[in-house]
Parts: sequence; structure tokens; C-alpha cells
Amino acid sequence: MQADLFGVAYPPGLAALRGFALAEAEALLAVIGQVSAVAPFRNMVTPGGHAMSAAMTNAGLGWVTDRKGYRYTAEDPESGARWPDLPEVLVGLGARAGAAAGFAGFTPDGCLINRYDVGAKMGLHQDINEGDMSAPIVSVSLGAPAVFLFGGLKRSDPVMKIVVEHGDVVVWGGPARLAYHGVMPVKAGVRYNLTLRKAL
Ligand code: MD6
Ligand code: FE
Repeated sequence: MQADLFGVAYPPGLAALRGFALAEAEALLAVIGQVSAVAPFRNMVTPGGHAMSAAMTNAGLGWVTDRKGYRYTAEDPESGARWPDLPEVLVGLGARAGAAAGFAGFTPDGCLINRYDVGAKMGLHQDINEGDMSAPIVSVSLGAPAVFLFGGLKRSDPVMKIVVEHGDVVVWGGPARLAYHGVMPVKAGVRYNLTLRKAL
């Protein structure tokens, strides 16, 4: 059984695959460069009007937020342009990581790319905008380390801290699919995160 820094057991449905993407990390950073050259990172605004501290872009079906709400779109609502296609290297990585975590048959159709500069964070939330909750979320960490927070199905449930480093992949699905999660403020450097999802 996997356990966090303090020996707390991971809940069923959560897996941390240490270094799973390390061998292809340079290729993934190149993909981020290519996607963001076409669809630049920006700090999207929540429906409540607050700019998110992590900057975002997408490939394939894209997760967006603006005053109209949170949703998946084929086009960037700001530019009207389709998000760049989801590169095969991301489809393959998502499928392999999903399978390694017990979710055989997972095929992502979208990738949200987050960039965390110093101080950027992600508050506790559930990923509820996807159409198929039987598919897991595959989250790839690149660049600077961060503390990933993983709680339970209620916001008030205890939260475990998982240090995620360059090349680590965290997968959650099944009984953990709707768990609250977030990211503590990045202390130094720049962190990228790829979240591979089945949006539809
Ligand atoms: C991370 N991101 O950046 C985790 N979820 O490590 C998320 O959990 C996330 O960035 C939903 C929507 C946008 C996100
Ligand atoms: Fe999330």
C-alpha cells in the first residue's frame, strides 16, 4: 500500500506513480512550448470574477472558466480558435499511467495545462465537469516541486499532503474520483501540470 510522507495510507482509487513520466519529461516540456505558442497561457477568471493564480491553456477538449461558468470546450471562448490537437504523446502517457494505476482502457480526450509561478496555488475543489466519472484523472507534474493536497468526498474531510516532483504522475479515480484536491503555493521556480481527462 502506498502512504504519504507521514505514513498515512492513500485512499482507494489514488495512486502516486513516482518518476513515471521522467524519461519523456523533456518531450512533454516541448509539447507545452508548442501548445502555448499557439494557445498562450492565461489566468482565467472564475464565475465569481477572481483571476486564478495558475495560468492555463489546453490541448484537445479544453477546460475553461469565465464569467459564464466552468466547462469543457473545443474552442477557446476568448479567441474562438480550436484548442491545439491533443498530441499522441499525451494520449499514450495518459493511457499507460491510467492502466498502471488500475484504470485499463482509459483514453484521454483533453489535457489542461497549468503553469504555477511562485505563489500560484489551486484551492481545494472537486473535478465535476467531466461527462464520464468512470474515467480517472491523470495529473503529470513537471518542473518545480509542489505539495499536492488530497482529501475526501467532503470539503471538511482530512487532507493529506503529497510532494509531487518533476516526472511524477498522480492518478485518481473510482472511489476517489470526486475527492477534493488542490495545490499549495509553489515556493520557488515554475511548476507545470498536465491533467489528462476524459471530458466527454
Ligand atoms: C494541479 N489541477 O495543477 C491540479 N482541476 O496539480 C487541478 O486539480 C485542476 O488545474 C480542475 C481544473 C483545473 C485544475
Ligand atoms: Fe482538479
